[in-house]
Amino acid sequence: MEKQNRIGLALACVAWLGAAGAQAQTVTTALGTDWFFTTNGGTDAGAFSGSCSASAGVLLSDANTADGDGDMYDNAWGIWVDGTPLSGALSISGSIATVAPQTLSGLSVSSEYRFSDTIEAFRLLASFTNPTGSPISVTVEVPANFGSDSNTTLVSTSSGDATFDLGDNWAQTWDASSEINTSVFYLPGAGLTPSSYTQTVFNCAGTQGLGATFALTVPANSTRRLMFFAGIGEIDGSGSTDTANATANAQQFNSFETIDSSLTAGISPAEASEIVNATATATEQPAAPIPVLPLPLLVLLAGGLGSLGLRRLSIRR
Ligand SMILES: [Ca+2]
Ligand SMILES: [Ca+2]
Ligand SMILES: [Ca+2]
Repeated sequence: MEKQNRIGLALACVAWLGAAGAQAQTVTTALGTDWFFTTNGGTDAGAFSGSCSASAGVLLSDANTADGDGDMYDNAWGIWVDGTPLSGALSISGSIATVAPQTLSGLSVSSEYRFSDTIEAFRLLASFTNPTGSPISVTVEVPANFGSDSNTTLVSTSSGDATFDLGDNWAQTWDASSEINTSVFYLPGAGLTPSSYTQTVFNCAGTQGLGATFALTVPANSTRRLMFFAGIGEIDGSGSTDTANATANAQQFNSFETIDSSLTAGISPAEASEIVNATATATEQPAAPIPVLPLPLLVLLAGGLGSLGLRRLSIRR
């Protein structure tokens, strides 16, 4: 009987590993950080209740730092809309992973994870498009279950203390020896900040983690976006146990301008204006159309350039 149970369990494990292996996709950065995705990151209840159940849901299953500190997550950084996790098709190209649009609560929801090749962190940009003529309001929940499990301890928060509340836009945790996680839920000055935080998420080797809830309204025929950042280890890739260094490196998340450019790259003017939980500025300009200048201005410009050339020539002489 016992032997049969063991064989059954072994077969179940093989089946589970087979399924997980078939679905898993990994981004390994130039720095050597591994970011593992799963398309079965859902739970049997919600974002902050029940257990990870291998139901549909695209998110990070785990991550390893470049120096080999593993088990940073036990399913993290998925996007739940009105209780349903985003589970559009996952595709990975280089250091960018995208989750294809899926209709949730009437919104076309998609996401993009941009992993840095120079620091151990990523940006998650979730997009919510309302194709209808009326505004749509939804509850967005973003949970991260940490591999630090029952040893999870708050190291620091953006306010400078070790108490995480709605005034903090980021928090840093660890397992008291390694597995440092930095979680950024908004940037100061944002129009929309979380309505609540939780340090209890779905159970996946414990319920320890961090999560944020947003009350998001997308106007008619419009797009709104939520932007998140997360780091592992000491963020700068130098190690995975020095919390003072990790906290020093997390200070970049106090404003958009100070965040490493590898994480703020590729934001178009339209995207920047649609991000609601941060005051982001565009870092990517659309292909500029050839300017059509009025003729008098062209003549003036040509004249100005001409005299400039003459002056240069005369200086050279
Ligand atoms: Ca793990
Ligand atoms: Ca855990
Ligand atoms: Ca605080």
